[in-house]
Amino acid sequence: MNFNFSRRDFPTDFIFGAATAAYQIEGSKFGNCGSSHWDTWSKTPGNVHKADDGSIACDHYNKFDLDLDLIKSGGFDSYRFSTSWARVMPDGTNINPDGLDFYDRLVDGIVERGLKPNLTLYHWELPSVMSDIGGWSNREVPERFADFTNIIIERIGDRVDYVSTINEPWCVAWLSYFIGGQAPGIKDIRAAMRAMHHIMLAHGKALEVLRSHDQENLGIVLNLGHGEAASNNDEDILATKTFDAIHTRWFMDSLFKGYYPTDMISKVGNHMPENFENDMSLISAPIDWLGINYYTRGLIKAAPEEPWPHFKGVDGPLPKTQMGWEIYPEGLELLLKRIYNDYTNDLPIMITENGMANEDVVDNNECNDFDRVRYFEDHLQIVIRCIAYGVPIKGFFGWSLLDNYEWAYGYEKRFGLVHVDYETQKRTPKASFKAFQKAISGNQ
Ligand code: IFM
Repeated sequence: MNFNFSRRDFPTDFIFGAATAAYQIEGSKFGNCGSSHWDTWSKTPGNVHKADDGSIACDHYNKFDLDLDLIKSGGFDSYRFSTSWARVMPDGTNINPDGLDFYDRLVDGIVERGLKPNLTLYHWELPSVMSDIGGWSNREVPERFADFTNIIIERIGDRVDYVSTINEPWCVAWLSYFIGGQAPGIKDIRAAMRAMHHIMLAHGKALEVLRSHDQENLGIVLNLGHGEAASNNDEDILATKTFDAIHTRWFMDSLFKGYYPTDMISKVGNHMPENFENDMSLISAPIDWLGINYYTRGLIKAAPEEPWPHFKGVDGPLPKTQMGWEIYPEGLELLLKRIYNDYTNDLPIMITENGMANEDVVDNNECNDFDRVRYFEDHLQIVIRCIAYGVPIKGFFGWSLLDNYEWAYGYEKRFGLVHVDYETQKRTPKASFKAFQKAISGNQ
């Protein structure tokens, strides 16, 4: 099954890539990696499907050459990967030489294959020692993250083309400290508001370090929420505005306008760290590109009976992925045009993640994930449309290269372009991988 588009439908310098993240694929038991809050949170009953953890994952630590060969054979231009803080600084202070060596070898391998390394500094594996002092609710953690940034960039900065500081700050702060759906699983508004600020401060501090090394092409990766009201009632419309403040404006206003949304500060600003205003110029320092991760929309209903933020997400009517997420490519178009018009203008944008989980099975060495081919087709057609509209979209990264550890969902949800048999670690490229191979090599 082929895509209806090919590389020719995109600007000549458009980057096609595949994305992963350290904890989800590497195997945290290899290479003297330190403990992260995922290693402990996953072992607390009820947090993670089957109490799965990332100790072995896809054994990418040992099999990275094989995986880089796959990316190359898919015809991709770039590989988006992340560095694990717990692997490089297991005790939060001292360097694990094996950890740094691994990223050195990995980046060499990417470059040797003619691929562009796109590095994400933080994709969620907070060292347990940082969690011990309160994690992202403690202002010291952004300071220590700046040290980590310095160590990474001194070692591999000379070979990476793009760097983003933080992956999905909403997940790092709100999902993890308010909703409690990810490590460390805290549900506390005060901790959450502090984490919401400190994760943006970590971005600002890391950016400062990166600039001091004259590192180029610096950005951040956001999973902005495209919210729609579940009905035309005023209450649901107002609730959707609050959803938007938490999911989108918190990040876009702070990065591009230097303030946090007043409809949020007026409600819960009393939980913010003292003098947070003094950090806003650091947080809003210019970036060179913005990464957007898009999967679905949020359908929002007012919940006046509950404490602020007085809303809940409801089940929508559209076809859903294995995650239960509605398939809604139109949301990507609405989101991209909005941020282009309201915030970013000519700032380059990359779609740093997009994809779907599916109950994929391998039969006779084939994995026919045709629903995923259709999903990518529909989202990439939107990208083509948005580029024609004028949005400067410079790249698209499929999530994910491999089936991998889907956090609280363990290994049950499969997002890969390549199927992974976790018993044997055999990789089997799926139909979606082959569709990319044809479309981007121009062989169709
Ligand atoms: O697997 C995650 C990834 O780590 C961050 N973005 C969303 C993906 C799918 O849930």
